[in-house]
Order: sequence, then C-alpha cells, then structure tokens
Amino acid sequence: MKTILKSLLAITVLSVVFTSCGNGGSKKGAQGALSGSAAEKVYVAPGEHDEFYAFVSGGFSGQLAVYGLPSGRLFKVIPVFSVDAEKAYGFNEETKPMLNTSHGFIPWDDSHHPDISQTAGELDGRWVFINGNNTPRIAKIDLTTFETTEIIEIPNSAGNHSSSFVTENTEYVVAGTRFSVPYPQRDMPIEEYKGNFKGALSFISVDPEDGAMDLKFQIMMPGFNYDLSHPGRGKSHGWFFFTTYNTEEANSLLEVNASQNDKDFIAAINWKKIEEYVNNGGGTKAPTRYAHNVYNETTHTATSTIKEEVVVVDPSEVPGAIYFLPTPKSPHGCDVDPSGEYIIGSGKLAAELTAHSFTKMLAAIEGEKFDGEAYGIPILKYDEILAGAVKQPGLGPLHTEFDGQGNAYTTFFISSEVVKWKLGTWEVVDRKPTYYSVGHLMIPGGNSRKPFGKYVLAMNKITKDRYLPTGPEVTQSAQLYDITGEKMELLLDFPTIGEPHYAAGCPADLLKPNSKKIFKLEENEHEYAVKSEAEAKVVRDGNEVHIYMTMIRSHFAPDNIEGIQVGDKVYFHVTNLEQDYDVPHGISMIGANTSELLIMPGQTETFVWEPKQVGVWPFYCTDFCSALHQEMQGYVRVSPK
Ligand code: CUK
Ligand code: CUA
Repeated sequence: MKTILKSLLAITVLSVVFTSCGNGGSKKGAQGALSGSAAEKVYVAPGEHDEFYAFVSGGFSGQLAVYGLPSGRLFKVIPVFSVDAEKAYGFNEETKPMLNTSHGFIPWDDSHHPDISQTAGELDGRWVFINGNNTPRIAKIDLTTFETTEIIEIPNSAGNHSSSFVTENTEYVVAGTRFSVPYPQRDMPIEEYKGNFKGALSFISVDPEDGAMDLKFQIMMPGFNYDLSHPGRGKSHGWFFFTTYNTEEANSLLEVNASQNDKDFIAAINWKKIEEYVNNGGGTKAPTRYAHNVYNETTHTATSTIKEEVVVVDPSEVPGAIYFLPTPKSPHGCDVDPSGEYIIGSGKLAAELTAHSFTKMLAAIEGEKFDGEAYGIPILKYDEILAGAVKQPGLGPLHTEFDGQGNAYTTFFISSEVVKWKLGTWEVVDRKPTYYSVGHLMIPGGNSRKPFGKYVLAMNKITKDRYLPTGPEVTQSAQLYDITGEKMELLLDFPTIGEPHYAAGCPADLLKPNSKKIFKLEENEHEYAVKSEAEAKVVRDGNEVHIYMTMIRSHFAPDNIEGIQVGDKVYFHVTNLEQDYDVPHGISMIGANTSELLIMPGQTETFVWEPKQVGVWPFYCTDFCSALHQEMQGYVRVSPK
C-alpha cells in the first residue's frame, strides 16, 4: 500500500509538470490558447453587475469570500471564524462573543463548505452556512446583511468536515465528524481506539421563520472517519449520505493504513425516521458542553450561551434507519444528482467513480440483500445497489456537481482536470485540465434540484507558475469554465483568499431585493446607543468610563474629552447616525489594543481603551466619508491618577 501511495504521489508531481508544459505546446501555454471570446464572456463593463454571486470558502483564513461571476471580482470577505481587523469582527465588544467556544475565545478556524439555504430543493438565498473544521462549529451568514449572525459549536466532534450541507427545505444543516473520538471524551489509551471511539453525525435544525439553529440530535456512529456528505433530494429527500474511510478503525493511518479494505462505506441515514424517534422522546439526553452564539440584529450585540446537554442516538435504537453502501477505496466526495436518484462516491484511490442507485438501494433494503453488518448496521450488497460506474475517468476523483442537463462534472486531483460525463450512460464526454490539482468545483445551484448550468468554478490547490511570484507562498486560485456547450471552455483564472475548498453560487437576482439593507436608527436597541448628538455624554462609574458617542459627516460628539485618568477603562460606544446607504464611519484611538471600528449606518459598536500614558491623545475617522473626512477627529485628555 505504501508503494501505491508513493507512486500516486509521484504521479501528482508528474501530472503537474505534464499539464504545465503540455498544454498548448508553447510558452504561451493555456493563456495563449484562450480565445478573444473568453475575454468577452468574463468582461463585465465598468458599472455593470455580475450575473452570479459566488461564496467561496476561505479555508485556513477561516472566512468566506464573496466574488462576482463571471468577472471573478472580489466584493467582500465576510468574517466568520477568524477575527478581522478591517471590520473589527472579534475585536469590538459586540462581536467578541461570536468566537466563544467551550474552549474559550478561539479567534481562528479552517472553513470549508458553504451551502446556501434551500426551499423545495431550490436555492432560496436566505442564508449561507459554513463549517469550521478545527474547533467544530457551524456558522450562519444572513444574506440580507452579509454578516455572520449565528455560530453553534458541535460537541463530541473533531475535524468537523462532513459539513455544512442543508436538507431540501433547510430543515437541518448537517455536520459530521472527521475524526472519531472517545465517547464520552476521556483519558484512555489511543490503541484502544477500535470499538471505543465514536463518530458523531449532528443534525442542527433551522427555524423556517428566523433561521435560529438548534442542535436537535447527534447519531453516535461507529469509529470510522467520516468525510463529505450530501442530502437526498426529490425522491431521496429524508435521507442523508456520508462517505467514510478507515472503516478498519486503525488508530494510525500511516503504517497500519486506512486502505486495507477494498471498500469503505457510504452511510445512508434515514434522518426522517430518526427525527421521528427523537420527536417521540427517543434518544438519551447526554451531558456535554458547547457554545451557541447569536448576533442580535436589533441590539447589534452578540451573546454566547454554553449549553450542557445534547440528545444522542445510538444506531441500534432505531433499526432500519441506517445502512452502509460499500464504495471503493476511501471515498472522499459524496454527491447526489438533482433528481435524487444517483449517489456518487469518489474513491480517492479508485480507478472508477461509483454511482449508487437510490431506487435500487430501497429495493435491496426491502429484499434484505445484505452482505453482513458492521456494529449492527446492515451492509447492502454492492452489486444490488450499483447504478453504474465511470471507468478510468482520471486519477484521484474528489467532488462532483451537476448542470441540470443530465451531465456531471467531477474533479480529479492527481490528474489535475475536470471531467464531464453523462448520468445514466456513464460515458466521459469532455475533460479539461486545471492549473493545478483541483479540489472542489461549483456550479451555481449544482447541489440542488435546480442547477444554473452556465459556469463551473474549479478551485485549485496549487498554482505554481500561474501568477507573479510572491515569495515562498503563491496564491491559490479558482478557474471559471463555460459549460453551455458540449465542450467546456476555460474562461478565467482568479486568486482566492486562503485555500478555497467548496463554494456556493446563486443568481445575483435571488439576493438583490434584500442585499441593500440598512438599519433604522430608531430601531437600534443597543444598550449604549444614542439617537442624537444631544444625547451624547460621558459617564464615569468608578474607574470605568462610558463614552456615548455619535458620528455623522463630518464630526464626532463629543469630540474633545477631558477627565480621563491613567488606569481608567474607557468604553467608546459609538453610534453612526447616518441613514444613507454605504455611509459607514470608522474610529480608532491611538494605543488602543483593538482594531478600528467600521460602523454601519444606524448601528452602535464598542471598543475599550486603557490609557497607559498621560497626555492629550487623538482619535479619528478611518473611512474616507466626505470632503471633510480629514476634519473628523477628536482628542482625549489623560491626566495622572
Ligand atoms: S475538502 Cu477541500 S478538496 Cu474540505 Cu471538501 Cu475535498
Ligand atoms: Cu467619517 Cu471619515
């Protein structure tokens, strides 16, 4: 096995070399091969808008980046799991609770899979969800404000990677653990992994009205590694599918290797059945600790609550709800086509792509066509559920999306390409190189019942020589292909934030009606908000000082503040009185151990300053807001204690 892995690695390197000089056969390479029409297709004239939004995961930056397609222009980096000095997220007092966890304040994570909320299997553009891998969390971003408004920590989980995909009506956003861990978590020998470690699959309900998330139940699965997942849709609505690897339950994946077994499983979970069981009082209320953080858009303040209980379900309690579908060679991706019939498994080390049939799966369950069981969970017979396989399509298949026209597009990491193939006939119809080593790909709506099959966006792990060099670290990138014809056409490369894993895209029209939201000053219920300059004031309480400050073009009130002493803890509660779209003001204070605040119209934000030195110290507006922006300033006089 070691040699196979080694030779696969060698092929990776070779394929990179091969594709980099092989395409086009000249120094111009792929760029030179692009036609003028490619440039036209991605050109969005000054002042014009893009046709699609693309929400691209920021990987180890912990954030979510918003691009326009087809132009590839970056519009916004939405802070999610990491502090962001530009927006004061995680620095100001209002948003700090968003990054609270059962381990304390964690200012970073690794974000992987965004997914847009759905109604009846189609994108509805209300929220986008994304997972934090490292300290397991799921975040919800409100697509009227493009701000993170809720984060829920996932207990009993580690490497929260099968996440965060939504069911057909956003009944649930689902999270799965990559690592199995002792359950309950405790001090025990690692070599006793087998049988003692468990893999939690978590179902977080989403309130259809206000989107409030609630960790409804966790299924404590056998101690495999769980990887990508996707919900059933249409005929398979009510089911959820998760790939697994290391079904050997080896405690080291290095030498004992995870690939002894010819086949691992896709776990098929009938969540409707388990939901019903839980709704009827089933499951065990188990003690645990996890944070649930909510940003209130009226008070503009987040709160963090530590929850101490979760409902856990052992698979044996609900017979007939979970089955294993044997799938070759450590499957990574697990994708369900728009009709809900085909479940595509991508064995990282397999020579083919496996498509299971949902209809056949139900028949096999009905006919009890089992091939033994694992921990009491029936393993379905491979031949009974197989719909077909795409033979020798490439090397290292990872992820598949669909165009809604009967075609599927799969990424191949090792052979660095996107391969287009036909559902049902399993024939390959086109392939195009990526630059290089593509991970996920995204078609807007491509994991829903209604894909918008105009473009596919490939997200690459390696760029080598594609951009101007920037020292040892080179940007990662996305590539846009036109998929309206029989053959794909490469249109554009653009750099990304952090490592782009997955992305979610939708037509811009879906969000446009709501995406210019501003908050009404009179509805601002922030504890320290002031609604006019007349209310601005400085209040001392022992050595705490609260400054109720306003900002409007082009001054602060109060602007000259005296009576502050070394050793005071000074809270600046600053309200932006503006009520026009796109008129934020900023504020920063010399020597403050925080970032600037960038405050949106009608909102209030707070930072803390603990002056250490006597003197008269200036503050100023950091956002060029008017012709008199440079006049928007003030002083604080700091006297000895
Ligand atoms: S993973 Cu990145 S290439 Cu996190 Cu979805 Cu497959
Ligand atoms: Cu306000 Cu510049």
